[in-house]
Amino acid sequence: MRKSAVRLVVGMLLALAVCSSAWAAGAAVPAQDATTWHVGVGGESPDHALQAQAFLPTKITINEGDMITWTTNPEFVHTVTFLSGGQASPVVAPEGNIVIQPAATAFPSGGPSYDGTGLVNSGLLEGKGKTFSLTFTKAGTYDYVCLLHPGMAGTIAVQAAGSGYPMTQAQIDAQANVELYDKLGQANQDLQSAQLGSKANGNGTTSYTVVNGAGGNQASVLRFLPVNLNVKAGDSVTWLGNDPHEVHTVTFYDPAGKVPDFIVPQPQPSGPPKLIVPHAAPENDTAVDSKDLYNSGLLAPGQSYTFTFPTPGVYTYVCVVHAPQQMFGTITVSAGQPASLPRTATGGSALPLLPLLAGAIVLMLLGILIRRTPMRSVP
Ligand SMILES: [Cu+2]
Repeated sequence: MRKSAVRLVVGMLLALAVCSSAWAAGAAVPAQDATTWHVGVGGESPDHALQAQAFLPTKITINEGDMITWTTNPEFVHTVTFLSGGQASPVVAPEGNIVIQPAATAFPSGGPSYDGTGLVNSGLLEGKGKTFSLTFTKAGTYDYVCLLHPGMAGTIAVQAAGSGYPMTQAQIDAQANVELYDKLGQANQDLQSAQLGSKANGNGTTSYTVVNGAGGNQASVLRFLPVNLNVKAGDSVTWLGNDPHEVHTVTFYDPAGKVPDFIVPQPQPSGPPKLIVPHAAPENDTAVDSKDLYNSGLLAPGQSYTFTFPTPGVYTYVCVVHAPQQMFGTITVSAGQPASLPRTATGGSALPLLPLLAGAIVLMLLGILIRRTPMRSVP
């Protein structure tokens, strides 16, 4: 009994010492009351084509002193950024005669706590399972964004310390799942409804319009639609994207070589590397007739770019921004064969028209012989 009483007194003294030192350090909330909450960043289909451009769930309510840990779900790239009413950094910006990704976007700043003021940025969270944590020290409602994906935004409501929580983590996770499947369902609808445009020109050529990424409402389709297109020599193809969350490029290159880079880090004497964007501007001309690099440069939502194809061949292209998500396409240019001729399942040759024609002629001749009608010459 005496031993436990001694332990109790020692424990109380220790607790007092801890509390008073915490008080002296200015910590308003005892550490043992703080809770860590989990929020998802984005989500995708297994082939990376469909992306949820959202924080999941979009809004959560926590208390002063609590921490949030964000974890990325997709093999994609996002940021968690509190602007506190300030301006968002551009994703890419000119610097002299090159284009770079500014350090303010790419690298962490601010943190590890947030009181509703200043810039706090996770930097690029690239790939699945990357985390960023932030402790909220002041009650208020705070909006945050992904710097790379306009429209990808979330809200953290911070209550006074000790308030009751409206949701458990399990309920928050369930809400996140509902929102994720809603966004991916939206992206799938955008994928299914994408249509190739085509217009016959007076000179016998055709102008096609390929969907260069589709999306909206925090959902994106990272694909050229259709992925593979057959055209005739002389036809032109325009790439037009309408996804407010994304920029893309249309970049033709030799598939036997390397896929062109989006960002190339250039080491600096001190500090983080400079992030060069080598294919931000158009390169080469717009008539694709070899395996050289022909590049549209970065295309913002609503911007289009047109290439013509004077020479038969198979031309491979990529969006340099979304190569990791497999945003590739081909244009197959034939000499004279109609662009719409259906292909066999093996994909190699056209339908066997010659045997069909020969069979029809044999049947016609047989009919003539049987009926013994005189043959007439056909003009
Ligand atoms: Cu892209």
